[in-house]
Amino acid sequence: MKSIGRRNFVQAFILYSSYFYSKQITFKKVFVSNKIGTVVKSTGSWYSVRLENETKELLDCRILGKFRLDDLPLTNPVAVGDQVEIDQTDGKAMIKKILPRSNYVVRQSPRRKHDLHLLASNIDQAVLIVTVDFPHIKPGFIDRFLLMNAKFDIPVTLVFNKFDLYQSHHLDVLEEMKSIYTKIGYSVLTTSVVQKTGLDAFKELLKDKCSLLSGQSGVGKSSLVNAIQPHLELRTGEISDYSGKGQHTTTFAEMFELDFGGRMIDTPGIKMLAFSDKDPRNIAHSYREMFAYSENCRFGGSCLHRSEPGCAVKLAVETGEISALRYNNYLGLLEETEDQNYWERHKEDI
Ligand SMILES: Nc1nc2c(ncn2[C@@H]2O[C@H](COP(=O)(O)OP(=O)(O)O)[C@@H](O)[C@H]2O)c(=O)[nH]1
Ligand SMILES: [Mg+2]
Ligand SMILES: [Zn+2]
Repeated sequence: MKSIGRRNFVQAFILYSSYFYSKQITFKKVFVSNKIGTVVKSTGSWYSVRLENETKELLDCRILGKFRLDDLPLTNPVAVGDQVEIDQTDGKAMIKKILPRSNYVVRQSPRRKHDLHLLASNIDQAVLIVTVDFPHIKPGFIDRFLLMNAKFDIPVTLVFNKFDLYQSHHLDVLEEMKSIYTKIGYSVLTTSVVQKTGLDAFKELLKDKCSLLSGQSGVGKSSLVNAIQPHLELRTGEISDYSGKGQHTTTFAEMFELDFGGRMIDTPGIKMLAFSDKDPRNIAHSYREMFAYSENCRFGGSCLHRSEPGCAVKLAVETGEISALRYNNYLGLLEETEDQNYWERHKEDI
């Protein structure tokens, strides 16, 4: 009896303490979650953070301390999409911690060539708005965008807008693009804001996801978004960028909630994407179809598919299995990166 009594006591104690412990955990969770938010906008030194509690309060925050990311030379340490921990004392809100990112997208800083700009983080997909000719797609632009999203294998959809303006030769280009990109696992949509076609599919694409939305200025990004989500205050005034005059009017991304479900990170009109952070092998591995073939290259993963003997990629380009357009863009990008590295290596000599 005695020992049973003791056992009961021990069991009761364990039960009680685990109950107390669970309460404590719940208390801790509530306490912490009050101070966790999502960065929805950044203007350089200030960050707008939306708290993830019932209040959905928007706080203007500054950064406390230094943040680093894989030792990358970042111009902005905190990205739109980041989940952050906020410390609110003396009426001031400070970002004191960035929670682990599921992914992020970086590009070379448009202002400082050797620095990187964090465009967004924790996204479900990236959407690139283009048009065949209104304005014309710069050669290699799509592939650079795909490359930017390759590190974390972020799904990408290409949206060809202004379909109403396409004549037969534009339609030929569109068909070719469609076949190239769908073959290697990317999605393609066509839309026209004027004729209201493809808009439901575009809306469906964004629904319940966090999407990074990009495009060169003038492709109709704002028009498209306004067509499916009226009253969203997307900034305008990026047209000066398009004509090539003046400075960027906006260089920072911003996250918007969509009424029909989902969030969208709008990026300023992207002129060109360069990659000072990548080395040639890195680029080779980021072209997914080339990477797939490279296991049959004589030099395997170290083959750059240029003039190496026994290159399976070159062979696949010759037989048309790999798109010559993609391959040529790849060669151009490789050369560009090597040129950058050349300057990098000779910085002290100059
Ligand atoms: N014909 C045609 N024009 C469009 C379409 N979508 C947008 N536009 C026009 O393209 C121009 C640029 O659009 P805007 O939404 O400001 O482009 P953004 O710079 O990408 O945001 C505007 O004059 C729009 O009216 C479309 O589907 N068809
Ligand atoms: Mg716009
Ligand atoms: Zn090869």
